[in-house]
Amino acid sequence: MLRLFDEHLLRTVRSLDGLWALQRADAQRACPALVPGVWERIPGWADYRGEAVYQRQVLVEAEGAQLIRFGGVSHTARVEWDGQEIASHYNAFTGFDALIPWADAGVHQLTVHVDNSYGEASTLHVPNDYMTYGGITRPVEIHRLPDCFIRGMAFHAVEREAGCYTAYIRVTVEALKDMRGLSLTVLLADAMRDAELNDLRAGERQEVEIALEVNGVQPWDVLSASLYMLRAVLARDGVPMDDLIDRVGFRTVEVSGQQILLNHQPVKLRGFNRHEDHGLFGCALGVDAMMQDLQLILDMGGNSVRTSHYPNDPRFLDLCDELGILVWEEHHARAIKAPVLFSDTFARQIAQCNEEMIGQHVNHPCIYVWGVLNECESETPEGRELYAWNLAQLRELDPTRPVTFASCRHFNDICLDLVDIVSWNIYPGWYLQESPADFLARLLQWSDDHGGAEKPVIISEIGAGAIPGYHDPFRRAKWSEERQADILTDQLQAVLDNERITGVYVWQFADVPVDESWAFSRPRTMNNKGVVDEFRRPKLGYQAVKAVFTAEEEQT
Ligand code: ADA
Repeated sequence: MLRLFDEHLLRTVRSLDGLWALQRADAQRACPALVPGVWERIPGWADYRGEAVYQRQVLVEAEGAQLIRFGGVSHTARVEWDGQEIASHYNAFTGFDALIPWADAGVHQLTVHVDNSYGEASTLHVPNDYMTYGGITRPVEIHRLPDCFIRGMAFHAVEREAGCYTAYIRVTVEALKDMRGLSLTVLLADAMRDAELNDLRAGERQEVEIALEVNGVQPWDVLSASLYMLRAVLARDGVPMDDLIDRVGFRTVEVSGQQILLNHQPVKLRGFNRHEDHGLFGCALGVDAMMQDLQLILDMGGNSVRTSHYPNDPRFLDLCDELGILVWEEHHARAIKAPVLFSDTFARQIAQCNEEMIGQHVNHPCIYVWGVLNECESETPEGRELYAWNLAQLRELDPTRPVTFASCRHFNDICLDLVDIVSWNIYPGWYLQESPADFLARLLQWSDDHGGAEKPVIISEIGAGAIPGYHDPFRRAKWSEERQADILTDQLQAVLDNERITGVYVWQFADVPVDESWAFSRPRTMNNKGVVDEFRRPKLGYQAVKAVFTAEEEQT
């Protein structure tokens, strides 16, 4: 299922996960493939880039409207129901829905044309320093829809006094037939509120804003999470016909001078950059694998994850909500270069990614900041325009969270004034032969002088590479586990000792495969800067990070 809890008690929801038939454009026959999954794990498919077709039968028990919900398809999807196109979508890392206004009871054919090729039509998925896969990579569900249904629900809460909040809930209702006598009830903690809805014509939507006073709740806090069920129930003539449930938390996030305040207390982030990637599953990690990652992160003394470099599976965010792990979530753009960066296609695809990321994830209390455009051209006037409108779009979609971007334009970035939090990717001791403490002193001074002075600073990436199992205890050569551990200790110590810095994200949690064009700077054709390898076997760097992070944790 798409989430880790029931989103509906009234609506019938069935999982479409399991075995589908999968056929490549160049093959005679289909083979069985697991959904969710990546096709690169099927023998003979490891480097397949192109189109392939997933098919399965779907048994509809009760005739009427159906909604098929896809958690993520990599990269491009075209969905057909009994041979008729019902939806299309680009970008693996956000979900989408396909509405079927009417289906007879009986067996139907569901077909998904999936394409993982690169090219002009794909500006977010490009050959990169990580791998993008092919397949239906996140769960799929089919919902039996009533004649009028709840499309979505956005929540935010404003604190009145300790434990007392005003919750604002925006519910979107959509009619499939002409409707009258509609009403909505919203329930949250021990509060409840009703609202009347307008009469709706078939195909019309209505957004209802409901404010609720909620008292006596526990705050959601870092490593100490309290979550509450939020439920909206839609009724016609007093008879409930649909519902939607989410799990929310009460917390405040503010940027105050050079600090980030969570529930009015300064936070210090001990974080990890994490790609959704695993040696066994590619980007289609199951919940058990996600949970193992978070357990390792907690064991190392971590309290935060950056979803480098795209929106994550909502189930991963659900786990972070539960565990009290703070999340920097960012849209899907890593080091995209001109002319693609300034193309109309990129503008359209990234704007859609912004909208879907926030639309789908806004209710997760774990997310404390939104990020854009990792290491894009923030040193040029044209780049500045791009940063400006992306950050503005995020702020418009969600005025409640700060925004940032991770920059590597040391000493020439011209966009620091645009963000709430200044974030730097730095690799002293690895790419750069200067001591971390000296480099930080120079960079922070420059950053304060160029728009960053009254803002918090995060070190959004820092790290070094090690080929797993390569040991060199005496020479401590680059790529040895010993050298990675030395560098990480030195870097993290310098960062955490620096009062000006609010947090740090180790690059990276686990080794990941990269596009072959990177092979000559990436032994094994992997980005080897993980503190665990792709199968989560710890390197020496694991203990090094754990020592520094846990010492820091004990001090706070
Ligand atoms: C960059 C980038 C990462 C990764 C890293 C590295 O800063 O944001 O995606 O490529 O460098 O390993 O060099």
